[in-house]
Amino acid sequence: MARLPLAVVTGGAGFIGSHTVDALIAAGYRVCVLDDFRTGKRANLAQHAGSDKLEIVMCDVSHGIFAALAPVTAQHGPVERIVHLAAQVSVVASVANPLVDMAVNYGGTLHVLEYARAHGVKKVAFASSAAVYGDVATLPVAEETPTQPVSPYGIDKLASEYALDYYASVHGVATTALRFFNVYGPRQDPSSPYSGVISIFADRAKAGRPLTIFGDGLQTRDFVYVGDVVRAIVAAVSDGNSRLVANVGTGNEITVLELARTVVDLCGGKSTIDHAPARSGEILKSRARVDRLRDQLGVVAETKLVDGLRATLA
Ligand code: UD2
Repeated sequence: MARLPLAVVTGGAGFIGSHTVDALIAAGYRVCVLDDFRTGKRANLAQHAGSDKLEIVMCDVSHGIFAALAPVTAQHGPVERIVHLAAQVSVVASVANPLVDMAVNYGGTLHVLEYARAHGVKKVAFASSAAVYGDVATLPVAEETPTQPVSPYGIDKLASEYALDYYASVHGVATTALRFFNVYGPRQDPSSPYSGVISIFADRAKAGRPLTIFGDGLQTRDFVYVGDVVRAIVAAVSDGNSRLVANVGTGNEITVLELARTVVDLCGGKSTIDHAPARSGEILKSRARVDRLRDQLGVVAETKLVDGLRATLA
């Protein structure tokens, strides 16, 4: 059998990472997951148990990835592509501990880029965030909008984007940064207070427990289904673009109140909805401009919220 191209997914045992692994294996790659299992779970990859197309290596990317990948490349050949998703994912945690956020979210990216430069990796796709924009005056927010992050998390994601651009222009490493909006879907872990709101609402509504809305619930978000996000990731890591930055959202927004009502309805209407004080420092409205996603990556996030919610609740 011909040797399969090798793709590395950092954070591959996480929510978005494990769906990315599924898609890359289906697309004909051998996949090596690097994950430190702090928030990632082996159970997210259980569907590949016994498969010779998946290698899982315990690795904290903020300590470098050369040693972790050496035995894998000795056996399977060079790394062709890298999807870099490993991150400290909580904005609130980044405010509490900015140095950890910098080491993991910016330092981790530098380690990945150093590897890509040293080993001639053909493409690096990176999980950036809508957090790079901060509060914006005009929606939908386009990629040209001046960035003004308001958290260490947003700063480190933006710094990572600059690093991608530097490695592309100076060292010839082809890169794409994807600015994720609010990603949701199966395998998103509801267990932290800062977990994605849909995972929390789904978890509670299924159990008939109350849903808590922070503030009046009139804040909006652009919720994008993980299946659509993964199509963008696979396109970004496979295509010939370099130095591309693209939003990954739907172009639609919904209020958190409307979201809560929809989730409660889908679960049979047993949960009540209550309110708690708004989170400080939170943005009010969010909606992505998605022309670049469509024109440069050929992806339209077409999963309707209600369909994505049904898949999540199942
Ligand atoms: C998202 C990302 C974050 C960063 C940020 C950039 C997630 C999980 N987080 O933060 O990583 O990229 O966007 O702007 O995607 N809410 C409730 N009740 C709850 C939980 C949340 O009302 O039990 C509200 C929350 O106050 C917010 C909205 O739901 O208005 C979405 O909250 P989130 O934590 O899912 O995501 P967000 O937009 O704060």
